[in-house]
Amino acid sequence: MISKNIEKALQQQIALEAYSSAYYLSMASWMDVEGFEGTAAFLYKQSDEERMHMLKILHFINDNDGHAVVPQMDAPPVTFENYHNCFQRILEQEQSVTASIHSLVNMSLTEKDHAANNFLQWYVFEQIEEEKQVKTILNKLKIIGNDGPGLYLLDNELGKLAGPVIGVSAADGA
Ligand code: OFO
Repeated sequence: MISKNIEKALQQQIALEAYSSAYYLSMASWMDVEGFEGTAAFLYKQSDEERMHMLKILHFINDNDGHAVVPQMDAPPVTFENYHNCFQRILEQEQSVTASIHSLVNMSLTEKDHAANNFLQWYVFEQIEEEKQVKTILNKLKIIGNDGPGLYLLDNELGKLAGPVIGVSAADGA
C-alpha cells in the first residue's frame, strides 16, 4: 500500500511528466511549421514518451491502492526563439525532472517504501539517457552554429532517429 506522502509526491510527478509531454508536443508543432520535419518527428516521439512516463506513474499509484488524478496544468509556450533555444529548454526541463525524481527517491528511502524505490530506479536511468541525448544534440549545435546546411543535416539525422511516427500526418487513419 502506498503512503499518502509518496502518493502526493508521485501525483506532482505525474503533472511534471504531463507538462513535459505537452511542452515537447508544442515544440514539435513549431518545428513542423518552421520546416524542420525531422526534428518535429523526433519531438512528437519525445512527447509520446513523456506521456508514457506519466501513465507508468498513474498505474503504479492505482496498483498500490492509491488513486491517481489527471492533473490540471498550464499551457506550454506556443512559439520559440529559435532551433537552438528549443534544445536548451529541453535540457532545462529534463534537469528539473531529474531533480524531482531524485527527491522522490530520497523520500522513498526515508519512508522505507521499497516498492516505490524500486519503481523509481527506472526513471533514474531513463533521465541519464535523456539528458545525455539532449546534451549530444546541443554539442552538435555548438559545432553547427547558425549554418543552414548543417541544421538541414541535423534535422535529417533526428528524423531518422525518430523512425516512423504514427499519426504525424493528417492523412494517417485513426
Ligand atoms: Fe524525461 O521526463 Fe519523463 O521521466
